[in-house]
Amino acid sequence: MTTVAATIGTTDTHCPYCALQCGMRLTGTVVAPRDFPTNRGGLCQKGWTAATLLDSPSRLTTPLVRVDGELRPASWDRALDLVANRIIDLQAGHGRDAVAVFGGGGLTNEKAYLLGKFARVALGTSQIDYNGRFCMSSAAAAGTRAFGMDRGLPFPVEDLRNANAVLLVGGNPAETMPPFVQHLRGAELIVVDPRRSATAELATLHLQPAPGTDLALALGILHAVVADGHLRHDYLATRTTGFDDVWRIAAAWWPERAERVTGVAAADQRAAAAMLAAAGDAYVLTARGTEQHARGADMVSAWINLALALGLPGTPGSGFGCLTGQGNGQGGREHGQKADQLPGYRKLDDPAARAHVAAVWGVDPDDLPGPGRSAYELLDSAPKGLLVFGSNVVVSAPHASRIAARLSDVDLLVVADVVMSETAAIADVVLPVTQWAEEDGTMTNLEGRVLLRRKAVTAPAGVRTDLEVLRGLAFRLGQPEERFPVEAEQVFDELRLASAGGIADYAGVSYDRLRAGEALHWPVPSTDHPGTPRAFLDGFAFPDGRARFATVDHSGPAEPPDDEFPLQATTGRVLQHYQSGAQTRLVPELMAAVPELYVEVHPDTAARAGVVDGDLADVTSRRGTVRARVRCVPTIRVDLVFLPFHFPGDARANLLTNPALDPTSRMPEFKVCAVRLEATS
Ligand SMILES: Nc1nc2c(c(=O)[nH]1)N[C@H]1C(S)=C(S)[C@@H](COP(=O)(O)OP(=O)(O)OC[C@H]3O[C@@H](n4cnc5c(=O)[nH]c(N)nc54)[C@H](O)[C@@H]3O)O[C@H]1N2
Ligand SMILES: Nc1nc2c(c(=O)[nH]1)N[C@H]1C(S)=C(S)[C@@H](COP(=O)(O)OP(=O)(O)OC[C@H]3O[C@@H](n4cnc5c(=O)[nH]c(N)nc54)[C@H](O)[C@@H]3O)O[C@H]1N2
Ligand code: SF4
Ligand SMILES: [Mo]
Repeated sequence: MTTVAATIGTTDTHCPYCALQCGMRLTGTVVAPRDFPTNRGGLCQKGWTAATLLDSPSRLTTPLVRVDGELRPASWDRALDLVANRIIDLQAGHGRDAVAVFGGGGLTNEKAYLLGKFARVALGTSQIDYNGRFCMSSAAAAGTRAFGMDRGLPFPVEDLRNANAVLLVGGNPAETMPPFVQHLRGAELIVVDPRRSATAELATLHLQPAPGTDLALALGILHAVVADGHLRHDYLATRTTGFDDVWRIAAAWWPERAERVTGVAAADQRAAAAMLAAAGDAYVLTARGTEQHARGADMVSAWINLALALGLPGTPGSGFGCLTGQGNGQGGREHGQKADQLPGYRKLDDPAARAHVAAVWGVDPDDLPGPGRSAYELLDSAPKGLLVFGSNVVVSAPHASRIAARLSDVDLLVVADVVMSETAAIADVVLPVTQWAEEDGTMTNLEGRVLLRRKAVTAPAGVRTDLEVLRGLAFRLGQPEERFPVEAEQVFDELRLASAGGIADYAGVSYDRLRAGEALHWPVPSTDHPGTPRAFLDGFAFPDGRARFATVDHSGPAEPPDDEFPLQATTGRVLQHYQSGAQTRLVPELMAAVPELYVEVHPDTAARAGVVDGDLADVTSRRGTVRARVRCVPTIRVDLVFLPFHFPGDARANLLTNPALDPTSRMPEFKVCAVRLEATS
């Protein structure tokens, strides 16, 4: 059935997809770009076509309940009664932790907050985590370790325009945030990527390390900074601690040694050090390429160490930052859908934090559960009941065949989604929800700025908001209805109280201030506070105000290549598709542009496998095989293949990936695993 999005008028809003949150103007389902600091009137192809899903025939418009193996339409009351009754039974039989919740970094702040509250209060479960664990957790862990606070970019995106040099590590914004690239145009760009990505094409200097060797490269460049006299002694003495321990390790990583491990010429390492040092105003930025590793937190720490040695973080005109990914990748990690976290970036194991949040929620702090499992571990534990809001884990989790098998052991799988994702398709109950333009809510973009997304069109009949779903379930689980408000502004006002005094303090952000167009970057501790566009200028978020160097050393990928699996595979993104592809595979223009899984291969590597450009080839790791269209790319390393992860079924790149987890962040090693390439038989 086709639904028609009824126009409310013309509304200024933001794109539903990535963390750049480009400004757009929506009139019905017609998108126009809008000038906003992050995009300055630009939009990528996903943004231009974002409204397609508002009236797509693929839209879910009625709850579905599995009967005799098939998903069948049901009334909301029947679906919610069934879910609540099954939860009550499962928890009575197996304890509160038998029911788990999985959230997403695309959810608004209000949804992420209420989802965390729902898990801790209505379900009383410790088992909640979210897809940001697969996305930002290594960057968050390293940022917290170094600066005492994790805000992706602790400065506005537009500051980059005045930089003289930018070192971009493991990010391909020319495809993942196209309008962002304009902010880099004034700088000499150094890109670290084992592929010659669209972004590397724009670079003055492209360093092409073997995947998973970034830490050795960072140590080699740090060594060059010191040996070639670029170390900022004054900054180290007044603004940091711990350099001596780091130097004990980096001293042994002279660039020639780093060259042997990474393949990056020692001269290029020295050139990178010299360019950054000579620039004066310079930035170091990381993204998933260097973060999604079994030692990803340490890799980010190594890049932070380099930035500190050059005196960049917390210095006007310079800085260090991590590019956030999902639309609300920043806010989504601050308000309590993470296993160890309470709103305001508070820690669940901190008694004062528990007391503060419990008071806002009107519950006893002793009744709040403790920290739970991380995303992969949670899915792999096959809880008795699992509620998924805003993630398509059957496609996006590592070792996807294993996760799909574990999910088939879940007695009650509930998925709230906009469309029939691959995860919804195996659920016992599917709940159709509203999306971005059909509801109010706030998002926090990559620079920590809180944005208001206003309702722009009327939702199709039959769908409910995530907030309404949570209230409906909470009420059936015995909670007072007023504890789970459905008006986004009311939820936000509660979030402000819960976050007050926390690291991510939203107390002074109000819908009125956002409606008036104020640019509010957190922390905003009071309504007369102007917000914090630039953090750390007066000191880092530790009692002594100093940043911490982290003593980290290189160890290499969890799964090195061998005779059986001689190549390495890395995975990532293509411009036209978003994440698991659940949304963008339904947009005809995007599907026409990139219709199927492909594998980027060096022509010599293809020749050795007996395939040529355009052939189908099998890529096999210890966990599975995918069949992909060969794209010969002469600029990729000969030891590497690249696959996008946006495709379903047998074309899931995650059939290959290794779920080795980072010891600190619990991030899986999405960016490197050992594979072989073969002609299809
Ligand atoms: N088109 C599009 N845009 C998106 C998204 C999307 O799905 N599609 N998703 C959004 C989200 S959630 C995120 S997290 C961001 C991600 O944004 P990015 O981090 O820019 O995207 P990726 O393609 O995952 O990885 C970036 C690069 O890392 C490189 N890489 C692989 N292995 C290594 C390594 O060992 N070291 C280094 N240094 N680099 C390596 C890859 O070759 C790739 O070019 O994009 C956001 N924007
Ligand atoms: N191999 C490999 N795997 C990866 C990565 C990689 O680089 N390589 N990257 C990882 C990263 S960085 C990320 S962020 C994850 C992302 O992977 P996923 O978590 O699967 O992300 P999406 O595909 O965006 O899934 C979001 C789902 O929520 C639905 N949705 C959208 N808006 C709403 C809403 O408001 N409410 C509800 N209830 N649902 C909504 C969408 O329709 C979609 O089905 O993938 C990770 N997996
Ligand atoms: S760059 Fe990101 S926010 Fe901007 S239009 Fe593209 S997907 Fe949307
Ligand atoms: Mo992400």
